[in-house]
Amino acid sequence: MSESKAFPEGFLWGGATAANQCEGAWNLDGKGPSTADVQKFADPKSLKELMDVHGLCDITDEMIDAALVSQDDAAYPKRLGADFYHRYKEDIAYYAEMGFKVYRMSIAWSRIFPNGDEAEPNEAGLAFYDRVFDECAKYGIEPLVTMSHYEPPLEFCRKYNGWYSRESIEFFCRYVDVITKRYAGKVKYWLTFNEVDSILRHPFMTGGLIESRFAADEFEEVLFQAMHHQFVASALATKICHENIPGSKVGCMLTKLTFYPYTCHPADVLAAQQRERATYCYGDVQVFGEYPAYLTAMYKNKGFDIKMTDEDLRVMKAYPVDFVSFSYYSSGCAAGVHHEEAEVTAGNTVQGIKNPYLPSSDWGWQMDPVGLRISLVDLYDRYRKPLFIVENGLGAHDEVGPDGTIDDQYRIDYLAAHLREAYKAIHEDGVELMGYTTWGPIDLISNSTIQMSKRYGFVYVDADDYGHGTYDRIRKKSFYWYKNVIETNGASL
Ligand code: BGP
Repeated sequence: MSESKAFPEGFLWGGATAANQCEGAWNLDGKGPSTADVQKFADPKSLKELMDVHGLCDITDEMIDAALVSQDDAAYPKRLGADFYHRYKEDIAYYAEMGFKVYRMSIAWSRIFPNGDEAEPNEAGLAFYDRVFDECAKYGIEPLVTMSHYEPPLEFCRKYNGWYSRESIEFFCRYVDVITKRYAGKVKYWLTFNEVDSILRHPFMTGGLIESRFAADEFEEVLFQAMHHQFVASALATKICHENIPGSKVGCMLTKLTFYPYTCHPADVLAAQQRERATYCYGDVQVFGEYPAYLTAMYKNKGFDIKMTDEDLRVMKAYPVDFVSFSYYSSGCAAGVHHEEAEVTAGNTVQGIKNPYLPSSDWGWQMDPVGLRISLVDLYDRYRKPLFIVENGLGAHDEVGPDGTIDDQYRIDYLAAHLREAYKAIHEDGVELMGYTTWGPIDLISNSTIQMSKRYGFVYVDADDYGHGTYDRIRKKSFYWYKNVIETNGASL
C-alpha cells in the first residue's frame, strides 16, 4: 500500500482487554468474587469437554463452594490474570509506545459493587479505574470501556439467579449510573455487554445462571428471559450514559463469525443464513430497538413465554446504540443436509463445519481475512451505523528465543491480512469503520481455555498456565510492526 492508501483520519487504532482476563487481584481492595474467579484451569481436548471442565455450562453450587474456599489461586488463572492491577502503568506505557489512540478495557462490576446489590459502591474499586484512565490520558489514549465483560458478581448470581431475575436490570443500571457519573470527564466511548449473545453459550460466565438450579427442559427459555433482561439493561445503560456524559457514544458488541453454506445445496444456504441470523438478532434488537420477526417466531414456535412489559419494549425502542462493535476471529460453514466428509471446526466457542479452503490456528480456529470484509459489508448494509472491530487476533504458542526475542511473524501475517481486508471494506465498499483494537495487546488469560499459553499479545508476559513466572513483559516482533502500522495510519500494510 502506498502513502495515499492510509486509513481514514482519526482512525482509532489500539488493543482490547477485559478485566477478568488481565487484572488479577481478584480479592483485593474490596473486590467481590465474580463468575470468572471460579473458572478452573484444565487441559481439555474437545469443546464439549472444555465447556464442562471450566464450568462454563455445567457449574453447580457445590463447585462454586469448593472454588471459593480454595486458596490455590493458580488453579483459577483468571484470579491472577496478567497482573495488570499492579502493572497498569507499565502496560499502558507499552500501549503508548506503540502509539495507541484507543485502549479498550472493561470495568469489573464486582470491583465497584462486590456483590452486585449494594446501595453504595466500593470507593477503592472506583479509585483504581480513575488511576487507569488518568494514565491513559497522560498519553492521549482514549479509553473504550466495556461495562460488562464476562464477570457478573458471584453473589448476584447465587442470590438472585443472575440475569434471570428482573432485579438484575436495576442492579446493573445502578452500577452504570455510578461509573458513568464518576468517569464522565474521562471516558467518551462505551460498550454495554461484551458479545451479548454469549449468554446462550456461557450461561454461567456471562449470565450468572447456575444450570443445575433449573429444570432441563426449561433452561432454554430461562436463557432467553435472561437475554431479554440484558437487552432492557443495555437500552437503559445507553440512556444513562447519554444523560450522564453528553456527547458520549455507546455501542453494542457482537460475536461475529462469517458463515458460508458448505455447498450450494439450498438447505446449506438456508443453514448458513440461519447461523448468521443467530448473530444479527442481537444487533437487530440493540440497533433497531425491537425484536426481529424471526426471533419472535422462534419464541412462539418453542412455546416460550418471555416476560416483557410494555415499558421494556418502549425503552428498547427509545434508546438504541450509537455504533456497532464486534469481535472477529474466524469463519465457519453451515450445512442443512448431511455431508459424509464434513468435519467440525472450533472457533470462539462457536462451532461450524471446516472450510477446505482455509488454514486453521493452533486451536483449530479457521483464519479467514476475506470473511472479515464480508462481515463488515453485511453489518454496514444492515445497520448503517459506524462499525468498530473491537477484537481480532491470533492465539498462538509463542516461544522466547535463546537471545530473549520473540519472533511472532505468524501474528503479523494474520493481522496484516485482516487489516488489508478492512481497508478494502472502507475504500471499496464504503463501510464506515471507526477503529480497530486487536485482542490482548499484552498476553492475558484465554477465555475459552483459561490458559496463559494461548497468547495474543504484542507484549509477552513471562507466566505459565499455572501462574509460575516473573510476569515480566517482553516486546515481541509484532510490537514493532504494529507501532509502524499506527505511525503510518495503516499505509505501511
Ligand atoms: C472473545 C472474548 C474475549 C477473548 C477472545 C479470544 O470471545 O470476548 O474475552 O477471550 O474471544 O478468545 P480466547 O481467549 O478463548 O482465545
